[in-house]
Order: sequence, then structure tokens, then C-alpha cells
Amino acid sequence: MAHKAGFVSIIGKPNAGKSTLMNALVGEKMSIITPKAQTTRHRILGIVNDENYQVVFSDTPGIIKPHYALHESMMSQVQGSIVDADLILLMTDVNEKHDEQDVVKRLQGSQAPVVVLINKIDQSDPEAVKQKVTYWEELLKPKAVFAISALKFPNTSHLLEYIVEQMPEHPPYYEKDALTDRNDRFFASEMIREQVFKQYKKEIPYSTEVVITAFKEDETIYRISAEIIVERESQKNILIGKNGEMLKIVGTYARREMENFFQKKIFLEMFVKVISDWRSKKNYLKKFGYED
Ligand code: GDP
Ligand code: K
Ligand code: MG
Repeated sequence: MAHKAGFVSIIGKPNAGKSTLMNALVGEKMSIITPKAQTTRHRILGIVNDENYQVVFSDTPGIIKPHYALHESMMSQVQGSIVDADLILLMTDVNEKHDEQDVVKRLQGSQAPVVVLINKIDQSDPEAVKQKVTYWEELLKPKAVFAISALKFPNTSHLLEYIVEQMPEHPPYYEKDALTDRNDRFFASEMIREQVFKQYKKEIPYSTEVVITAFKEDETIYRISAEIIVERESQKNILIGKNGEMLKIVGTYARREMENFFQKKIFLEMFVKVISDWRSKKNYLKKFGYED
């Protein structure tokens, strides 16, 4: 049998469940997940390998109107994934009330077939699901529509089978044991950022970046140093908390996630640093790995 391989881009509005789906497809936690919009800032590849195929999924940031340079980088990563795609999975929350013209517009200029995924059907009744299916069929004339729950019914074998059928014949793009294009440092920084998104309110998560400054691998223990970067002195105080209590909570949870992910003991130290307005400064964005 000829080998199949291709790129599949998962796009949609913030919080549709894109990262949850990619993790379910790959069977590993590649992407961090929180209830907050804009959790995913990078295009992250998740690769599903089999003897006869390789499907390279791209998890992408939710589609929004850009407000500063960081957002522009996030949206150009969405665009890049659409251009590369052999197949586009447009994901929508069954209960989404806002119109998705901004998502639909992104598809212009792409030749790739579109499959609509109506997600979170565990939070809806069958009648509402049916209406959404009809709505999307008429709007986009997609190749297919799937009603799913990436969180509650994470068995994705049926969807994956369909996706593989759509893939072109092609040799593998990546090593057959690769799960992603990202390295351990990236995942370590994401696990800290996930806790910042979970533990703080208001603008703190959106103003935060995490940089791994040291990553030493010993046989049984990884020693990791990180800088948590915020935009203002006041945010630094909130992040650290009274007697360092908040930062300690972040460290405890992040370390637990890392121990699970790396299957190693983790020693984690973190420093908080202020870089005013980093989200609008091209040089810092570049340094932090946001290509434009
Ligand atoms: P993304 O922003 O599109 O990547 O969405 P996430 O994967 O980060 O998910 C956003 C929120 O929706 C998280 O709290 C998820 O747990 C939740 N979520 C994702 N899929 C489902 C689903 O099928 N059902 C329900 N009830 N919640 C979901
Ligand atoms: K999210
Ligand atoms: Mg996401």
C-alpha cells in the first residue's frame, strides 16, 4: 500500500476546543488547554504516525482581530497553517453565538478542502446540533461535517480514519517516531504559562511570557530555570503574591505537569522580570520565538 502523508490545520475561534482535539488525536498533551481565550500563541505540530500514513496536525491560535504585534504574529501563524494545509478542520463550538465571518474569511485563497467540526455537543441537544450542521453545510459546502465532543467523547478513531482517507500519497515529512516539531524547552515554558493562565485573572495571563534560561538533563532529574516576563512592576507584584505564595502555587503545579510529561524528577526555579510593553515590541517578540 502506498504511503499517505499530509498537513491538517485546525482553525477556529478562541475556545472552540482546537487544542483539546489535537491532544486527543495525538494521544499526548502537546498543547496547553485553559478556559481562557488566547491560550495557544504558536502553531504547534502534533504528528500521528502509522505504518502506512503520517498526519501532521497544526494546532493554531484562535482567530481574533489583532490588537498588538503579538496578535499579528499569532494570526500570521494561522494563515501559514492554512496555506500549507492539505485539509482544513474548521472547528466551531455548537453554542457559539457570535458570527464566524472572521474565521470564514481566513479560508479565502486556500485551495484545501474544508471539514467542519461542531464541537461540545455534550453541552447541547440533538436539535440544536442538527441546526448547526445545516447552517454550516449551506454556508461553506464543506467536504464533511462532524458533530463531536473533543473533551467528553475523545475517541477520535472515526474522524482520524476519515482524515487519513483524504490525505495524498506522499512519503513521510518527519521521522516516524516524531510526535511534534517542538523541543522540551518549549513544552516546559508552556506548562508554566498554562499555570499562569489558570491561576491569575484579568490581564496578567495576556501580559506574560515564559523563557527557559537553563535546562539541564541528568539521569533522574531535570533542572529547569525560567524567567516569567510581565509588562509592569504592578503585575510582577501580583504574580509573586504575598510572601511569594502565588508564584509558589504556579511552581508546584507546573512542576507536577512536567514530572508527568518528562517522566523525570524536576527541580524548577523561576524569576519574575519586567519588560515594559513586550507584546508590542518586534525585537522581543522575535527573541521569544514569534515569527512575523
Ligand atoms: P482552543 O482555544 O480552541 O484551543 O480551546 P481549548 O482546547 O483550550 O478548550 C477551551 C475550553 O473548552 C477548555 O476549558 C476545554 O476543556 C473546553 N472544551 C473543549 N472541548 C470540549 C467539549 O467537547 N465539551 C466541553 N464541555 N468542553 C470542551
Ligand atoms: K483556550
Ligand atoms: Mg488552543
